[in-house]
Parts: sequence; C-alpha cells; structure tokens
Amino acid sequence: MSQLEIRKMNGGFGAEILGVDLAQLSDPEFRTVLDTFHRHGVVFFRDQALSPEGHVRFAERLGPININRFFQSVENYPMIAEVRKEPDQKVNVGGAWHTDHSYDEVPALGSVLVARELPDSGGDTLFANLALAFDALSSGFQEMLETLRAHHSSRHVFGAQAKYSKEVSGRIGNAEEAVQDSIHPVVIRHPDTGRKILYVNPGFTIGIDGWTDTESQGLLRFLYDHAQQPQFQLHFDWRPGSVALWDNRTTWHNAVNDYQGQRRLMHRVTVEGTPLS
Ligand SMILES: O=C(O)CCC(=O)C(=O)O
Ligand SMILES: [Fe+2]
Repeated sequence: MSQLEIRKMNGGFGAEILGVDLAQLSDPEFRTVLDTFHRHGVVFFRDQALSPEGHVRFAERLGPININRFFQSVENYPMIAEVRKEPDQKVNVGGAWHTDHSYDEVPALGSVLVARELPDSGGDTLFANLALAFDALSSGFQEMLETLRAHHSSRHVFGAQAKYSKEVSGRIGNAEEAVQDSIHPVVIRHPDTGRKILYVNPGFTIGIDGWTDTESQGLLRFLYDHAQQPQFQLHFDWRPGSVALWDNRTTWHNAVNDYQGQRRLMHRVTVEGTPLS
C-alpha cells in the first residue's frame, strides 16, 4: 500500500508530497501527484535519490521535454539544464521574479528541479501563485484585464546586449537566439484546469499590446506589487534530496541569492506546454 501523504505548505498554496519514490511512481501515485500539482501550482518532494535518468523519466511522464536554448546542459545529458552558482560568482540564475519561457509562443508547462549541491544555509526558492493573485482583484478590474494582451521577450534578459546575460555568461549562452517575442492574453485560462490566471511577469513581460510604455509600466507595476503580497507567496527550503515541480502558467519563482561564497547546483528538466488562451 502506498504511504503517500500530502502536506499543505504554510499559506494559500503549495504542497509537499511525502511517501513516494519519484524513480518508481505507480500510475495511481502519478495521478495523485498530477492532481495535487494542478491544485497547487507547485509541489515538493523530499529525500529523493533521483539519478539523471530517473529525473528525465519522471519529467517525461508530464509531457515531451523542452530543451532550453539558453542554459548550459549537464555533461552527457542534453535534456538536463544546469542551474549553477560557483563560490566566486556573484549573480545567480533566476534571482528575480519571473515565469520561465513566457517569451515563447507556446511556453513550457513547467520544470522539475532537483537539488544536487546546496549551500550550508540560504538558497531558498520563492514561488508566487498568480491564480490566487487574480482571484483577489475586483470583478470590474478582472474584466478589464481580460480584454488585454501583453508582449513578452527574451532579448533584454538573454540577448548579447543584456546586462544579465553578461553577468551569468558561461552558465547562460546562445545570446544570438534571444530573438523570441510572444504575445499572450494578460489573463489566461489554465489549459488543464480552466482556472483564470494573471499571466504577466517582471522578468519577461515588456508591455501591454496597444499601450504606450508609460501606460504599460504603470499597470504592470500595479500588478507586480499586487502579486508580490505575502499571502500569494511561499518559500521552499531545499535540503539534500529535495525536488520541486512547478507550473509556469500558475506560478512565478525567484531564486534567493543569499549564499555568497558557496556553491549551489541544481538540475532542471523542463516540459513542453500547450498554446495559451
Ligand atoms: O535555482 C532555482 O531555485 C531556480 C532557478 C530558476 O529560475 C530556474 O531554474 O528556472
Ligand atoms: Fe526560472
């Protein structure tokens, strides 16, 4: 019999799923994981001993793997992206609120992140739930937002001229491929649950379609301040053997850079998504 246990995180969302081995999940266990993932937007596992092969196999149960063109991959594992910070590096990868891949026309579903080497303390990852943030707005404001579309881009982050791509050079590359722009509704419906979600993010959203830059920045600033309230957030404290699975449609994340002088190494496998509307 399965010992699977779902433990809610502190706050309005997020769950730890205990008593499972991701390397050999039964089909009923996988269905529970998927259902919990849809309910919460992000789920966590502890004490896993996932090999790189097991990591890829678990992610493949969620959908085809997306190989991110900017991240360096783990040697011999092209499907696994390396999220690394060395003791002498100052800037970390993903150290500001963002949604991975919103610059793509069909953004990735989400990622499975596995802790490989952790600092003695620090290096948590914050998550925000944009479905909860949307629900908390007034119906009048929600209706207005539902008429809008936003532009997203990778150029100002991963492009050759971008400050960030210089700061993390060696870990992030292929600057010449940072040419994707995309346009998505400001409010999307989750492809699996139908839930409405605010789909703009400080990392990659560059403006509201048809609005001036000043108008766009005013609205986006308001939405970001709203979404960054503590009741829509959780933080995950990584331990050896921890694994996170997050949904890029429902959540933002932010890797806290508070462990200067220490190494942190994570392995990320990303799963393809479906068109947003
Ligand atoms: O290192 C982390 O906790 C997350 C980094 C990140 O933004 C990502 O892997 O997409
Ligand atoms: Fe990220």
